[in-house]
Amino acid sequence: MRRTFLYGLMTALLVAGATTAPRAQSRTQTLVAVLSGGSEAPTVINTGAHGKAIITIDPDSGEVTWAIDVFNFPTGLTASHIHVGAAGTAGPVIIDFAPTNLGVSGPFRLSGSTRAFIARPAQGIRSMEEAMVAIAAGNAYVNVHSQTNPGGEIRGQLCPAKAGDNQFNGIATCTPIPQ
Ligand SMILES: [Cu+2]
Repeated sequence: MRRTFLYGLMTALLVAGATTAPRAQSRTQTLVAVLSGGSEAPTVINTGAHGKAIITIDPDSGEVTWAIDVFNFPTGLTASHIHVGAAGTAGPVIIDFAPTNLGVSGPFRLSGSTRAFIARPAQGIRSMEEAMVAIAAGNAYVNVHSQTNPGGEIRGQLCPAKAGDNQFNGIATCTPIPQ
């Protein structure tokens, strides 16, 4: 009787552990980018505009969220995205923020979330998970486009606070920005 009770108790504990353990750890990760014209590539943009982007990625839900504060934007907003690519290079769009406030200038905020990504097989991006692996490593950047500079007015490399913060493999290809 005692044996049966103990086995039953152990089984109950194991089941409880198995169902709660994966939920206990959120894989959500936050990345920050400081946006400036000087970070645009291949051509640097001389502008007083600047900004800060805070991006959250959640591999479990496949959701990317953003909050981007922009200041001194001289001409109308035309688009904003996450592009894949290292600092100093221009790469293709992988996440479209699809701003609804197109045409705004001055200070403004973009915010939203999406589960949509744009596949870029040539850059190794074939799934949202692979898009997030690139973002988590600092191999992606935020770009905000204007009427005057349709290729990008301000840009910033997304980077984890510390290299080890990359939940996928602990690598940061960028220079970490303290958060
Ligand atoms: Cu873009």
